[in-house]
Amino acid sequence: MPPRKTAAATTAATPNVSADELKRYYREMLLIRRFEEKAGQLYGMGLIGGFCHLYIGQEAVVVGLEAAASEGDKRVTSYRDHGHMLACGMDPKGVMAELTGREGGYSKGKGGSMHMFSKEKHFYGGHGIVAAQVPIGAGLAFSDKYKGNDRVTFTYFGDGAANQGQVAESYNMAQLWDLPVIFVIENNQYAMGTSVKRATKSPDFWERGVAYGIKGEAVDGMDVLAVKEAGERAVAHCRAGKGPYILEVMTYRYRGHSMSDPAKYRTREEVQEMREKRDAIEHVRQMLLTGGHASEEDLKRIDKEIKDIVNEAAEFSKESPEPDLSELWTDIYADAAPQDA
Ligand SMILES: Cc1ncc(C[n+]2csc(CCOP(=O)(O)OP(=O)(O)O)c2C)c(N)n1
Ligand SMILES: [Mg+2]
Repeated sequence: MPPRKTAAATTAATPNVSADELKRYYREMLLIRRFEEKAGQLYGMGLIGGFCHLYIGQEAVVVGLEAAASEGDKRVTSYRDHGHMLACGMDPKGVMAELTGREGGYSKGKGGSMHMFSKEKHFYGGHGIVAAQVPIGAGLAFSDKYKGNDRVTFTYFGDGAANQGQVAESYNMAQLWDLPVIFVIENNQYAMGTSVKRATKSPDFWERGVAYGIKGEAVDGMDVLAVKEAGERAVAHCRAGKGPYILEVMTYRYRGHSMSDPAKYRTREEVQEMREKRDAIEHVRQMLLTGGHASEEDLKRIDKEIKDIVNEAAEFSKESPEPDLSELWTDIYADAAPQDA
């Protein structure tokens, strides 16, 4: 099933970006893909334990939206979070070492795949409870509104999460208080093994905002430029003090829900068709080549650079030691409430 196109789903008609920007998006999407492939391998080798949800197929969503963000903007997401961390500039070594449970990881090896944070990059997790991050995102936006700055919070969640009650409550409060929050619904068509069609009779998730007076739109999430453009509209709306905005980004995940997924809920042909016809990275690759912005050689060079970064991260994640036993007793409670977050 290709991503559902609604009447309002936007695509980027005339790409308005420089060749350098396009190359940057290519690099960033490729970094996520190669990183996730490597994480899948390390998982298979038994070096990563516990839950591990890969982002392969959805790369254009977070890369497009990060291209619309500015320094100081915040982001919070679910357990499918490695791509979000890489896209906002977190160190691949620290992310991979967290996956392998090592000291050099972002949570000193004590959090794992779903529990990483970076104050420096304004990344607020990594949440394993479906939709739990949505009211947190509204709260982060509340803090910015309270402080009177013009920051925006990107709050990512899935199509399954969109059916949760706390999402409706967050919409209501966010609109009531004009909070600068972008609710990003990453509609990858499935919640674990449940397709959207089996979960709801009102599948246009962004339209639910209408009930609260929240503006929104659906966008083609396999087109990084369309995502960026829609992201810019959403950011402008929030920064102008007009309250929240909903972006429903139509995307697709190629791999299983997590590393243990019998994949009985969709056919191999469906996945294959998306990979072959709608792949977001291939789309940008073709734009670069046909537009004469990059040669095959240039792209090979980028591929090699990315491969080296990912291999280095994997090496680091194997060499970094396991956390000391004494770490069991640290980072349990905050010493003091942070004042400058
Ligand atoms: C409150 C809660 N219920 C159930 C689960 C188990 N669970 C984990 S992911 C998931 C599906 C969520 O799907 P979606 O929101 O579409 O996100 P996606 O995995 O597609 O990114 C479920 C039911 C959970 N983690 N938390
Ligand atoms: Mg989903």
